[in-house]
Amino acid sequence: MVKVLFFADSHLGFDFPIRPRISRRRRGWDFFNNYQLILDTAVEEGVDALVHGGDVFFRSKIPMPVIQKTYEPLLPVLERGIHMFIVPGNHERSRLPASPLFRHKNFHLFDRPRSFPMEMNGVDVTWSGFPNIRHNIQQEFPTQLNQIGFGSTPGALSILCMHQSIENALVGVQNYTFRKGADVIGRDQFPDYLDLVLSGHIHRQQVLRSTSGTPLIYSGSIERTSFAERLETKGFFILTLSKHKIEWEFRALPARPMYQWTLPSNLLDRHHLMRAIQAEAQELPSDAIFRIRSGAEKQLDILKISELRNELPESMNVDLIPLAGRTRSTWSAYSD
Ligand SMILES: [Mn+2]
Repeated sequence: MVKVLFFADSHLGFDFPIRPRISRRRRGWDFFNNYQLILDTAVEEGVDALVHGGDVFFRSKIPMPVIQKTYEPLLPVLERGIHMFIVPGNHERSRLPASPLFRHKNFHLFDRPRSFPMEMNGVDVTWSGFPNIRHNIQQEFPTQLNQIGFGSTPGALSILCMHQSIENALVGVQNYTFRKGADVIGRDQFPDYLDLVLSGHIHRQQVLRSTSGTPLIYSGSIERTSFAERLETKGFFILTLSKHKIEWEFRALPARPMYQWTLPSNLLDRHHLMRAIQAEAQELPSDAIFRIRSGAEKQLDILKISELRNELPESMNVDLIPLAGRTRSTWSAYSD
């Protein structure tokens, strides 16, 4: 049996300014804390492999301290004999910043379509993957599979690691469903020689099936990156694999509660607005992420975000946003 920990979309560096202009609670640590919890779990449970499905970082230009904080805790994991596999995601523009870690014998990066065949506890496993492809994956997918070149070890367990959208994936509080399209892999596009597909990119954890029955697993993001994820449980998967049986179990991680609230549109003076906001905030957990939406355009001229932050608990993250319909939102925010 092979034991695997699978996680994805850690978005390290999210709200983690190196030289912040103002001092307020940042969300950056929420992500680093869950990242460390995952690495600790991998060691405590003695997994054989740790898979990151991509979007390790929040963006492609990453400050050195964030790179160091990300890579440093990996060395003790690799030294324990745990094999690590990483898929570069769209947020790092399909490429991770280089590190001496990359030369560690237990570190395996899908920096191009490739596979790493190995024997683990008596099981032959072909670990394969390719970096995120931003456009036309529907057309590109068969080419990627060809370039990987499966089949060198007959009878091996074939695992594909990637960072893409798949038909039928669900996102957002309204259950938006991905349909087949140029940037979405169809469920009928997965060849039946694949035993398991592990993917990042979709931030809601879920397990789909290919047309031929292969489990297609999204671990989801390790913390909420947007309000679209406010109802989702965050976490990772522990899998046990043999050639004849694949089992998985979702493990939840702590995630900050998110609340969105619209100001009553009849309140148009500072005093009453502040009183209403404070009354609302008192009902929330002290570490909430609290998004206040204006109910009337004028309210944004009256309220200052810096004043709001002063009046509400420091342990909260507070945001003030315009009237509904005045902000542009796209589905990309849900599968980011
Ligand atoms: Mn992502």
